[in-house]
Amino acid sequence: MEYQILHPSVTDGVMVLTISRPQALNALNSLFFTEMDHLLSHLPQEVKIMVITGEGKAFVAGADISEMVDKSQAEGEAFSLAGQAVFRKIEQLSIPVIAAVNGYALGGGCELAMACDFRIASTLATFGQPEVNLGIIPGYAGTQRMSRLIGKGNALYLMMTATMISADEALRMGLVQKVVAPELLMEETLKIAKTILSKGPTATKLVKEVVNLGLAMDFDAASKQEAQRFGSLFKNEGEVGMRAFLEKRKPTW
Ligand code: CO8
Repeated sequence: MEYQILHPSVTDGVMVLTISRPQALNALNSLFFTEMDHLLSHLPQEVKIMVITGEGKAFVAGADISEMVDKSQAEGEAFSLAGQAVFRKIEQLSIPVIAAVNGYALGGGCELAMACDFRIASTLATFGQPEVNLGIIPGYAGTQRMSRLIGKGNALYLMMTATMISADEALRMGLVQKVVAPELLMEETLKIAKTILSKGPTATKLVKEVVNLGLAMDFDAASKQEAQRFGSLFKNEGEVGMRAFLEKRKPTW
């Protein structure tokens, strides 16, 4: 498939996926979801980690309002469910996915960033869930991800007041993990990607899997899932890593 909005580029196992519709501040339209769904289902084997960013002054300024305005109730619900399914695919990818947030991450854009494993932000980034300004609510599971990520009080504060916050404020709330100068955003994000790629590949995969799985389970059942995966690494990648430590050398995975 020829992509119009998505610009993927792969170097040394890292795919940098740029969302490129800058004339609409990268607002998410139906074509974006068609392309994203296709890309997620056809990721080349060589891709070991993904970085999602936006072209221009926005990461993503939300769902495309012009596509939503005329929808019926049933269409609105279907639109929400379809978008949720694509974001869930991102969240459940077996490879790590990092959001490199270069600018506005509003509404569906903040929800997209939250569907990634974690977020690195430029000092120019702005975050918010301004849906109530439009008389709607987040629809890509932002109500659920945000309250789990930053707690109910912070999430309801942002979603009820539509306040837009700076990258530093987002860092304080735990919505982003690191804030860097705009010109260093990609360099720093790629450095983090390389760090992850240097670790036990099955271990990094399992840690993502069990954190996501566990968030939807009760504590004891989730801890059992952790123990099962912990055990699966013995006489396996875990032995390679632990033996290398004891022999004071770097592991070869
Ligand atoms: N949808 C469609 N077009 C947009 C959007 C958007 N979300 N955001 C910006 N644009 C367009 C503008 O209309 C404008 O187009 P044009 O040049 O043709 O007039 C162009 O992008 C540039 O935007 P501005 O001129 O407004 O740029 P400014 O720098 O003045 O302002 C802002 C930047 C503050 C980001 C401003 O554009 C803005 O407030 N945008 C809307 C932000 C917003 O409300 N986002 C939430 C949208 S709702 C949502 O995301 C719900 C998600 C759940 C959906 C579930 C499925 C149903």
